[in-house]
Parts: sequence; C-alpha cells; structure tokens
Amino acid sequence: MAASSEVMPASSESIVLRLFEVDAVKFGDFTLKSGITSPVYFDLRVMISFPQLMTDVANLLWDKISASKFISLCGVPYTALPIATLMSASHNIPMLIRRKEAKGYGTKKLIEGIFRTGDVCLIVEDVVSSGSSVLDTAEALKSVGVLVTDAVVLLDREQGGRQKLQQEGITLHSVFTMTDILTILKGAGKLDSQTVDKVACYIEHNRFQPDQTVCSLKPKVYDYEERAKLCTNSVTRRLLEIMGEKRSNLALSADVTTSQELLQLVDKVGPHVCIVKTHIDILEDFTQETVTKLSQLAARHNFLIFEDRKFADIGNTVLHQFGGGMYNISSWAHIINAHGVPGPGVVHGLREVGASKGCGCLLIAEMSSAGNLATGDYTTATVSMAEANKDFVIGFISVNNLTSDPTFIHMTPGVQLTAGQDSLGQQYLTPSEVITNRGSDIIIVGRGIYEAKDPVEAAKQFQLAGYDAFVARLTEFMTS
Ligand code: 5BU
Repeated sequence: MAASSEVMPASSESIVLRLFEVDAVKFGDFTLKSGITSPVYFDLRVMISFPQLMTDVANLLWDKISASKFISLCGVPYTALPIATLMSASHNIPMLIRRKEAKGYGTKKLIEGIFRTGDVCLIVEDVVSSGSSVLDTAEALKSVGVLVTDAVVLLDREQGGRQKLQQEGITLHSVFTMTDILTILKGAGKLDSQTVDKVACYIEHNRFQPDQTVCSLKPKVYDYEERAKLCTNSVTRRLLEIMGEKRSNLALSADVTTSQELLQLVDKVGPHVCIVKTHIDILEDFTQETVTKLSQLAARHNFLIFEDRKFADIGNTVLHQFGGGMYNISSWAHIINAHGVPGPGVVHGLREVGASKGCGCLLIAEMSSAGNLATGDYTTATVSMAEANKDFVIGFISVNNLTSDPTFIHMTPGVQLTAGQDSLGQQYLTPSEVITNRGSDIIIVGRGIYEAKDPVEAAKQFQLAGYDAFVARLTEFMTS
C-alpha cells in the first residue's frame, strides 16, 4: 500500500479518532454488499448524530479542493448529502441533488437544482472503494449536460477507485487513505499490529482492476501452501498443507456398510485423497477397533477424517452426541459438520468438546440435493454464524463459494465426472464446475469411487480432474 505523501495537520488525526470512537470506523469481519468479507467497515452515516464532527469533516473536505474549479457541488446520495449541504452553505456554492430514481410524476427530474449545459460540478463522497458510486452520479450529471472533473472524498480505501475514476477523466481528492487511518489508529494505540496487517493484506488482495467493469472484483486465488500460512486454525492449516503435498482436493465419501470394506477401500484409495469422510452409523459392525485402524490409515496415507454426522440439536445434546456415546466421534474425527438451524448453541456445544482436541467444524450452508431448503437468507445467516465462530468453524459444506475469506474452506458433495441426478434427488456437478467455475475447494465423491469397477483408478481420475480444475482457476486469476 502506498504511504500518504502529505503530513497531516493534528486536527485530521483527532477527526480519525473521533470517527473511531463513534463507531464510524469498525474492525472485525463484515460481509459487504458484494459478498466479500472485509476486516474493516466504514459507516459514516452515524455522523449525522454528531453535528460538530460532521462540520469538521465538511471543513476538511473543503480544504482539500479549494484549488479545483467548479461552480456547483453534488453529494453522492445519501451519506454525503448532509456533508455537501454544509460545504455549500458555508462557502456559498450552489448545490445540486441527484435523485436515485427519476420521479415518476411531475417534472421527472434526475438532477434537482439550477444548472446550465457545460457547468462544472464537484462531486462529494464519503468513501470510495471501486469508484462506482461517484461514476453513477457523474453519469447522471453528464446526462443533463453538467461536467465533472473532480471528486472529493473523506476516505479512499485504496482499492483501485482512484485509478478507475482517473480513467474516466475524474481526479479524486481524498482527505484520508486507508493507510492514513491505520497509521493514525495504530499510533494512538487503538489497533494492534495484527489487525493492521490483516487490513493491509485484505486491501492488497482485493483491488478492483481499473480496466474491468466495477462489479468484477475477484478475490485472490491462493495456492494451497500460501493459503495454509494465512490460517491460524490448526485443522485448516494441516488440511491445506496436505492438499499441497498430495496435489489433491479430493475427499472420499466412504459410505460402505462393513468395517472390512471401509478399511480396505480407505487403504487403497488413501494415497489419492486429502480427506476420508465417514457416516460411522451406517456400519453394521462398528467397534472401537474400526476407528483405531482408520486413524492408523489416516497417519499412514496422510489424510484427515471427516465424520459427516450433521449435528443439528441444542448445544447440550450435541455436546453428548459428539463427546461420548458408542461412537465417541470426538476421539477420532478431525472434522465434523453441523446444521445452523438450532442457532449458535450448536456450535458452542460442539466447540466445548472439540476445540481442545484440535477438531474443526464445517457448517452446512448449502446442500446438493434437489429441493433442499438451505438457500438464500438461510445460507447468508449460516455464513455469519461461521464468521462469528471462526476459532472453531473452519468452513462450509456448500455448492458455491460463499466468502472470499481464504481461511474458510468450501467442500462440495454431489460430484461425478458427468453432471446428472440419482433416483433420490442427489444432484451431481463435475469437478471443473465445482472447483473452477464455482470456486469451491474440495470435491466430495462417494459412489463415483466406491461403486466404480476399479476404485483406485476412479480415485486417480477424480484427483487429477479436481487438481486440474484448481490449477485452471489459479491460472485464470493470475492472467486476469
Ligand atoms: P455420493 O455417493 O457421491 O452421492 O455421496 C455424497 C456424500 O455426501 C454422501 O455421504 C452424502 O451423505 C453426503 N452429502 C451430500 O451428498 N449432500 C449434501 O448436501 C451433504 C452431504 Br451436507
């Protein structure tokens, strides 16, 4: 990130601190409109409740552009409207207002206020990331003959908006860059180095490409080893390391019904997979020896064990289901999964047992079966639940990529070499659809392997198809 070239007056620093105090600048995990997860969020709307702060901000913006030539100014609706009003009133510069939608009655004006063709208008905005809001307002002004050469903004998130606007002939004047905000807050002891690094890393990897349309922000694609280093959860890190070492994003769903079949299948296919997924309760002859031997195979062939138990009860019940009973899942599974239906208590109950044993949990955010109800708001709420429990939740069962956060893993069931459906509603996608097009990380394959004439050959085929699909996504990102 480029450091700001100018020395800022002390008052600028105090304004950043006040913005932080009133929660206009927040740090944590936030899902943006684009679906991308951001470690920093600006909500400058709260300024209207702090008139002195808003006046000070308006003055800072004015100081930044006094050299520019314009005869009117226009705030980008809505946050910047009161700021533009203050600038207009204090400096006696006429204001224009852009309607978000043209009125359906009366004069049908897109721009309110008095203007003439060829007038130059300054755009006022609170935050610029891609530059799209400033451009929308500039387009609206242009459509009535008003020109825009400059825009002033309180904060430039340094995500490519400045370059995009310059390409369109608009010079962006910013009071603060994201780097300034981080420097000031860190200097004042409000942020630790870890948060500063995290935000800097996010900005670095989430820039809009100026020559692309503004909606095409693509999250960075990491190779497995690089991504493992970003992960603090030991299960996620280990999994990504295995995926890199074995060049495999294949999980075997070993849905056979006897211990012997299970152990024989896993011994043969183990070298080609990063995960073996079990449904331990479908075994007719389960004994503790089965899972002891399975764990030995996991160590020998370097894979993790995922018990697909789909916990879905209140915290106290899942705690017992996971931590005890006949299967004693927490004593051998590295990964488990849960539905978010019961609310966060299900995660808390599982965490109480699993966290100290180094186990990670996937939340079922989407399913592969036809007509399933895990869609829309339910999926979004599940992602929020995962973000609020990142120490224990390592990712999702899903059929799409749901977050750009590289520390979450997406695993997708319902995979065959050709797309289709079984007689009970299972829907199949191909490895390239799942990994290259939809941005998932791991393909989960059951019958495609264990019902094949030669399961080892089938596993090799899926391993190759899955890994090639990942390389295609990586290459696409690198060359875009
Ligand atoms: P298949 O034989 O490749 O269709 O097996 C898929 C496995 O994934 C099977 O164990 C299912 O229980 C599991 N699964 C799934 O198919 N779809 C889902 O949405 C979830 C799990 Br969650």
